[in-house]
Amino acid sequence: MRSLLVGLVLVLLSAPAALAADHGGIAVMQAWTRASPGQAPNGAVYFVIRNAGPSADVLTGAYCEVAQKTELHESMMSGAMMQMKPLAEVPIPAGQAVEFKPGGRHVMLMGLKAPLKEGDHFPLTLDFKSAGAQTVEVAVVGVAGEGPAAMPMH
Ligand SMILES: [Cu+2]
Repeated sequence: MRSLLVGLVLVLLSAPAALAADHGGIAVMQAWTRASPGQAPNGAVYFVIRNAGPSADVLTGAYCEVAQKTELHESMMSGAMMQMKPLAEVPIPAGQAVEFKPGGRHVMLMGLKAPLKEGDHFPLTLDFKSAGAQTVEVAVVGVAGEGPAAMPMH
């Protein structure tokens, strides 16, 4: 019994180090998207990436099975026009949170295989240089939804 306890304590003590090594302190939170208006061919996913680790990481890509193609994008105003450009990678500095939100950075779902429906959710995988692949569930809010605040947390 005693050795079992000692073993358990050792496992608990080594867990944080293992986590830091495997995931680099990267956490992806509050992933959401809007329901598709009609037959819209594309969608955009938003989330927050928190880097609680001691070293910077880099988001290098994304994969999502609901779309033909998944790209990292940034929206910006060009005169009166909102334009989007692809991002090859997004730096995630140590100890900081990077927000992907409407009007800014987002993951573009290009060529949706089916319209996104409010209340649904689907997995999104983000690839990080150090933390590797991280998969999160994306919640689909209403067509005019402004974020995950209205969603029940679980
Ligand atoms: Cu886009």
